[in-house]
Amino acid sequence: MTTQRRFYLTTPIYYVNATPHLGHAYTTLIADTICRYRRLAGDSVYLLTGTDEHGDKIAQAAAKAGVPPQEYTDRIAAEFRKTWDRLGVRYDDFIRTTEPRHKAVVQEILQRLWDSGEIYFGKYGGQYCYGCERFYTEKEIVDGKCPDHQTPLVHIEEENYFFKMSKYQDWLIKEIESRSDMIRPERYRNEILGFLREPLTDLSISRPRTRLEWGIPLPFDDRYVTYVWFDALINYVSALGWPDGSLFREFWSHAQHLIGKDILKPHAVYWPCMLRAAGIEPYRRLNVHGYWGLGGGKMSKSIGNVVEALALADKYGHDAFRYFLLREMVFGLDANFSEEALVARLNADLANDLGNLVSRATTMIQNFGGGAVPTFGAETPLEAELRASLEKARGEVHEAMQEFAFHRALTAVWEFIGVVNRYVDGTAPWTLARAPAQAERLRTVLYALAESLRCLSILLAAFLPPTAERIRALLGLGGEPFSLADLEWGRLAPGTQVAKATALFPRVEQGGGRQKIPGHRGSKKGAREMISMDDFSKVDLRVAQVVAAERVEKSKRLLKLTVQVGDETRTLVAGIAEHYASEELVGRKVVIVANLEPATLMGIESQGMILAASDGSSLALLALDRDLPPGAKGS
Ligand code: ME8
Repeated sequence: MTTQRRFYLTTPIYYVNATPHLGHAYTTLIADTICRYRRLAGDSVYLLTGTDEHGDKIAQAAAKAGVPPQEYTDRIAAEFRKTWDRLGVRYDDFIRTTEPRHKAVVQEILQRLWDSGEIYFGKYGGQYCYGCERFYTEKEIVDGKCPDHQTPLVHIEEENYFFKMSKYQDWLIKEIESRSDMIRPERYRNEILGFLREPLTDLSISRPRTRLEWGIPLPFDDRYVTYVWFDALINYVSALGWPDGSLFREFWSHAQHLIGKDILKPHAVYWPCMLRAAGIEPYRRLNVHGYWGLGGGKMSKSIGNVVEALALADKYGHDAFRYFLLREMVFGLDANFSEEALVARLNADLANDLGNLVSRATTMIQNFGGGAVPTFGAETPLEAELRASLEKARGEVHEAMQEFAFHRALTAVWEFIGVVNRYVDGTAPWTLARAPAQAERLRTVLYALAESLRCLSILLAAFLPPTAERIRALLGLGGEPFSLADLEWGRLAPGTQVAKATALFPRVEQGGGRQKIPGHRGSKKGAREMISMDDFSKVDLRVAQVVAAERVEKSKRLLKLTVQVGDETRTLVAGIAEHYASEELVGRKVVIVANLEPATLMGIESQGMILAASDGSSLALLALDRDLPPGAKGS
């Protein structure tokens, strides 16, 4: 008997009247993240996505494009698949509602409901919105218009088939009340319970073919096609091969749906009633997220910039894009998308905290440990703190992921990254490397750093898959299978060869350009981002004495400086040649950033940055107003 837990997750099936945009990408990327996490935890996972291809909206879009609906839907469905492949989404099935396997199940369910008296034929008149393809009740109408489209509603009267949804109202209320996690976060559960305080009406489930051809014909009356929502919701079981497919038997009782708040009602009201009427057990959970806005405005497919937002994934890298979406939105609440905010997170969290740590740690293992994971000696409280922090992050990530709280999971991982960064500063391996008596201590520290990176690669794997794989490759673990169970300290074998990292996430200047060279940062316009004391304390400022200076060949701006920092000698490349002659610098004491990731300029590695101030035209080096020895620490 296997004890493996099962997890069946669905995304909405997206309308093919437009190409994929940021909102679609968000839902699909978080679905991918949670599924990757559950797979790492050892669960048996099935992720379904797909496209919703019938109805008026699609028929109209096809007509506008001047192609038959099937050809049109083939084209856009392929576009969706391509986008998910490009973004690295690992789905198990992609269902299209125009596929025979889906149509057959819709018709089978309709026939069963008709046979058992769950559907009746009736007349209905009311205010109809063609955009939404639904009738609106008096209460919902705003100024005589559709609340969603703000277009005038049309009074239509027609004979249609109705599903007896109202009879399930009491059952549904009890179901939601007795299962506190059936709809979450809580606010959406409350919203639906509030809605159910009013009497539920029956649901019109057909559209006359005289008005709409593009749909699944009712099996008991081919003058009608199926209402698009009744057709679409069924994808969640048709994809599993209801009624007797093995996937259905294996996964349905573990079903969780993931949707945006815009489609709460069909999922929280229509769908459970439909399932109940068809004799299928209700889904386990409905997970509802908020809406992305762009610069405060509501996003809609008609606005071109939602598509541009997706283009930023290519501009800044798929992992940076994914990180931003996961980190920025509190699951369940709305959030705002902007390129500036994405770049700020990329620079602060990815380039600075994570990227720097990986490059510092691997560089030190190269420089001070000969490029291999060393054996380690006795531990001190500093290593114990690292382990405790890892345990804490692991526990918090696990808890957060039960609630789809991606932002909390990532905050926990970044707390661990902060602890490891402080460990580097606290243990100062560069100092240990100069004291032969500290050789064993140095080995222990370097081991702890390599092991921290290995654990980070596991913690990050569901969130930033390619980045996690790159870190693993640096540690010689590329391609090796792993799971959350490997998050146990001490599993990295001494002797493993470690490669030196190139920047995982190059910094980006706001506005899109790459980082400027050290010593020559132009003055930036506008307000700067605030940083915390914690951020500032990561900057290692030191007094350094210039012992030699020369112009860099073929460069007008660059000087190569040799400086003494404590008993260490370093090379710096600074863009100050237009302001200082090399001779006047020798002997001077300056202030440098000593822990800046090395950068190569005109073929010379610069191992720090000299501090200067500039008003845009003249430039002055920062100096001490009282004498201190080289190596003194700035604060
Ligand atoms: O509603 N912010 O399809 P759809 C966050 N076919 N998520 C967003 C978003 C935004 N601004 N805009 C869209 C349909 N989404 C139906 C679904 S399911 C049986 C049928 C995401 O193409 C979010 O997941 O309009 C939302 O629920 C979904 O796209 C709507 O996609």
